Amino acid sequence: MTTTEHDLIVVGAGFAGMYTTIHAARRGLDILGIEAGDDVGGTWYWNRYPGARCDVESIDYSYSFDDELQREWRWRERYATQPEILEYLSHVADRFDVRRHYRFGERVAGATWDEAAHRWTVRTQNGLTASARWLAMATGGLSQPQLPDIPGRDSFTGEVLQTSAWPHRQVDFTGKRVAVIGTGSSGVQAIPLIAATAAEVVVYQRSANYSIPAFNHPIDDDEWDRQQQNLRRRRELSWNGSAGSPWTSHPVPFDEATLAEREAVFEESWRRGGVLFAKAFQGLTVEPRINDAAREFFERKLAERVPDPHVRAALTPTDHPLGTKRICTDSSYYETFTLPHVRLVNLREDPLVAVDPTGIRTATGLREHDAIVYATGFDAMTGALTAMDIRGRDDRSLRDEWQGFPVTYLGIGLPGFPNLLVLNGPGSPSVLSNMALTSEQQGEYALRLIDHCRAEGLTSAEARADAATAWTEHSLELADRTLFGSAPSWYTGSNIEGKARGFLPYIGGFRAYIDRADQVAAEGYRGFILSTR
Ligand code: NA7
Repeated sequence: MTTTEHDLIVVGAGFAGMYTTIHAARRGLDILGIEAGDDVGGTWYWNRYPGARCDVESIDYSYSFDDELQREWRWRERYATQPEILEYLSHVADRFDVRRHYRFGERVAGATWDEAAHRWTVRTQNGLTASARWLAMATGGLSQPQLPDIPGRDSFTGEVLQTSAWPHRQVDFTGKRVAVIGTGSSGVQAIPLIAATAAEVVVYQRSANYSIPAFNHPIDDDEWDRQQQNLRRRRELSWNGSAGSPWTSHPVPFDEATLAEREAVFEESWRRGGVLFAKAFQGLTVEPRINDAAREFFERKLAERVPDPHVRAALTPTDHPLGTKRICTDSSYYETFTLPHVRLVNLREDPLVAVDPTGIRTATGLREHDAIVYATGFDAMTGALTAMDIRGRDDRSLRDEWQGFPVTYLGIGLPGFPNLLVLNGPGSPSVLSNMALTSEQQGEYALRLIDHCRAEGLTSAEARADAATAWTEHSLELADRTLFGSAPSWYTGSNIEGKARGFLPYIGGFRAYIDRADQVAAEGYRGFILSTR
């Protein structure tokens, strides 16, 4: 098979890949996009489970780069569903003619740096090979699903489903006895909808999570008009905020607020919905006393939602401070456990032993099921890249290097891997921020680096090892000052056996990150080795 030659290969057609492709094409670069799915969408292409929804408001979780696009796309709900987001991304793809650049249904197997040519050669599992000077990895932070290695897992004879690889058809649970393993955001979103039609739902919970109601609603015309009038300001706040959204913490510090004020602030933040609750007071995920007050508030709310003290106790998180694992954003999750056909198995008390041909065996016995839904998460932030065989200078293997903690410069550059630009990589704000905007920022940053090199006649840009080490240490130090490190979560890699532990995203805030990254660029890409072949 012949190897095609390009300026830039973009892997992935989610928010970041599409942004990069659109803007690379505008610059006149010859681009090849490679995408494992059969169409655009990234996360939203794969995660088609019932109830799948973004936990960032739709008005914010959309591209900001084109005013007309912002005006013409009318979001239907405060928090968009997966089909609506996929429809949006498909619309963007049509509007900017994105698909013509992509080869779909092609999963990258590996990529090799050619030091003599200063080019990458990329191979897909189907045997497609292509070469380019630049390689942008827009492969997503939550795109490498993890299916736990439970004894007997593959012996089950009923239907097996995975939230992150959901079939492209309506799955009918009517009259079925369904097991759900996993109670992160995916499980929490899917369980109420599965319970709406299933005859029986058994939820196998290893760790209870904090889940806060979304207070989702359809956006009526009045609200839409208000949002549109306010959009410029809203975007400004988002681009200058810590998490790519317009919301900020209460201006009065927790310690200066009276008990009544604290209660009112928690209530208001609660009503704002979902993950935004963690923003109630500045320092909520830093200071144990603020976190405890938020937790107590949460527990009182939980008591209203789940009257049965035994079930409630099992649903109460005990192993992490509030907000240090991603808060789930739900619609009627806890209320689902008040239904007579829904049961919770607390795996901490009744451990999972094996999957049998007919069901799931725990220490107390076998429960029979017609279907098992795995909502068991991802090898987050690094998994998509370590799944590929990426070979940098001197045959350095990215997979081997990331056996240890991933050392990156700004999340984008990797020492030893020239011209490999990781978008939303470990060491960038990524999942802690609104990924629609981080994707724009990351894509633009990568393209400006390419512009710079082209303008200067340079053919290679590689992060310096000392710059990457300093950045990664800085990122880890910031995380150490918070409560995040004490939580076993995918943010720290602790959900994957054998994965190096450490806080993966950059927690210093979206704006602070942009300022640091822009400063690097303004100083001629300080920390990158720029060279000519
Ligand atoms: P998460 O948040 O990683 O949740 C995965 C869930 O699966 C979590 O409850 C895990 O329990 C559970 N799990 C994983 N392995 C097992 C085994 N072996 N046995 C029992 N339970 C298990 O993934 P999601 O897809 O829900 O959400 C990911 C992100 O997507 C989310 O944060 C949003 O940002 C969007 P554990 O907590 O590890 O004890």
